[in-house]
Amino acid sequence: MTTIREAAFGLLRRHGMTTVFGNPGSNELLFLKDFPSDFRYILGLHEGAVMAMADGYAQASGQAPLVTLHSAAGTGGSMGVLSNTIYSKSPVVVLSGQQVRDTVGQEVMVSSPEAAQLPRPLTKWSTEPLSPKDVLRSLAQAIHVANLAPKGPTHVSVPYDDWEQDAGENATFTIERSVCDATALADEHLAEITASLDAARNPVLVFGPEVDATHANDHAVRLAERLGAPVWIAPSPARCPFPTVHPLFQGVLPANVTGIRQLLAPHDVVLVVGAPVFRYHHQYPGRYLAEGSRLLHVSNDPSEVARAPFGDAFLAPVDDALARIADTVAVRDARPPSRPHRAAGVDRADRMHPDTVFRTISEVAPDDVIHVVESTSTAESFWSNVALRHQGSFYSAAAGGLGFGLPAAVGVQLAQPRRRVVAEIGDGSANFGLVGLWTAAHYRIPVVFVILRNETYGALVSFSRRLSAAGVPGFDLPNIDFVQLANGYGVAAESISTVDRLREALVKAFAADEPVLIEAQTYYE
Ligand code: TZD
Ligand code: CA
Repeated sequence: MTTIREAAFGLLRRHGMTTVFGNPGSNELLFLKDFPSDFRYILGLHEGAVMAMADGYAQASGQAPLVTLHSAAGTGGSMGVLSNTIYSKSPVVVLSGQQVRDTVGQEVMVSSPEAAQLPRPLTKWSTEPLSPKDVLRSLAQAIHVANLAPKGPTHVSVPYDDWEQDAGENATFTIERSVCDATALADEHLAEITASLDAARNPVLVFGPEVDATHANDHAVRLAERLGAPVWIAPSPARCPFPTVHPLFQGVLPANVTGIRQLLAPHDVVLVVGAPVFRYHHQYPGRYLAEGSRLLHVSNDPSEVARAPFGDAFLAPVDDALARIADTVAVRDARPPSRPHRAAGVDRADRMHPDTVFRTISEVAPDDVIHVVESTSTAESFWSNVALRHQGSFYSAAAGGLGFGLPAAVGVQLAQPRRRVVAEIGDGSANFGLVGLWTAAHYRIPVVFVILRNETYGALVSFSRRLSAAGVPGFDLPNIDFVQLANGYGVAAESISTVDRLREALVKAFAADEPVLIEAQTYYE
């Protein structure tokens, strides 16, 4: 007899899902027992960190990992980070352990009476099979749904007494079958987009995270060069779709209506690829686009195209669409626009400006370094100082939910062992995912963690000024010693307040084959 548990591991193996992130509880033991030797289990000490590691791994590898979590308390603990995972469209399959099937109705300890409901708004699909006979098929469905465009997290809750039961004679059908995505931009829509671009007086391009997720970065460059058009990254980026060192690169669009309208106003045709239109954050209401501008939108996400408040949308896979648009548009002769100059911040005697930290990291790090960033008030400083050249060089919380960055860097490094990962994390953000340090130390995952210690929730200070909200309590973060905290989790660390010492520490950190933490003393402007 093949048990449902054995069949489930067969299914995971068939889909290459041999990396499992988790935190175990009593309901999960019969799934995890006799853990197969061709699988690896990465332990995280809190479910938020587990989910962030899995999310980072999914994004940087393109492969869906399995996440196993304890029932309501464990799954619930992952949900802050999961609010990012649904927007980063990371294919992650979450398996939560349920109490014995016959006892859930009594609400015995560690049962989860509404297990499928719990993470539903933050997943593409969530289920608890009605019978043990449907567990394997449900898990297969969760894997397929996670991997179909637009990708995203799925969730299955399984009562633990199901695992030992007979998988039945049809299990191999479920394990063996394949599902593929086979849609493409129609030729007439391709013609409409290229005709618009060719007729444009002054086109502009806006690229989003899906360009990077589908490895279409080179197509984005080719399209920009053929058009000679300036390129913006869509607001609040979770990934970097375009090389920031390219002469056509202009920067990241601001996350508000007025700022975007003003910057795009000179352009009669705006082509947005692989991003929502738009993910605003700050309220500066007004007309979406200037008179005379037309916006075209290519996305592989039905919800994204349907909910956009303006623009003509085309639902299509981003990599293929971008490649074909780039191949088809007429080459034009245009002069590269100049990028606005921004003066560098000045260090104080005892503290560095964030510009210094990012510039120094960019100077010292290997050319193909991967940045995982969660430092909210310093976004502009980051984009002005850091050179990003390659696909998969930047990851950040897709919904702004803190607790992603530090552990996500661990997952990204696991997925990309041949590249180095640097995590630039604010001193506020760091506390939401700090336990990720233990996993980095325990498995010797050599992330370079840089904590920007400005002793405040800086972004909230500027936000409250913008909203004229004086007297808000709870922004100050004095007396957090990240060197001691890192040491406590087994990570070597030092505190740095000058650029020369920062450079030395970074050189050493990138030469090490284990994680290192640098507490950078910065100030909030
Ligand atoms: N809790 C969670 C899980 N996510 C959030 N986004 C917030 C709270 C609210 N929040 C922000 O949106 S930014 C921020 C908070 C608390 C401050 C982050 O501080 P930091 O970075 O030290 O990491 P800066 O550069 O000092 O802003
Ligand atoms: Ca801070």
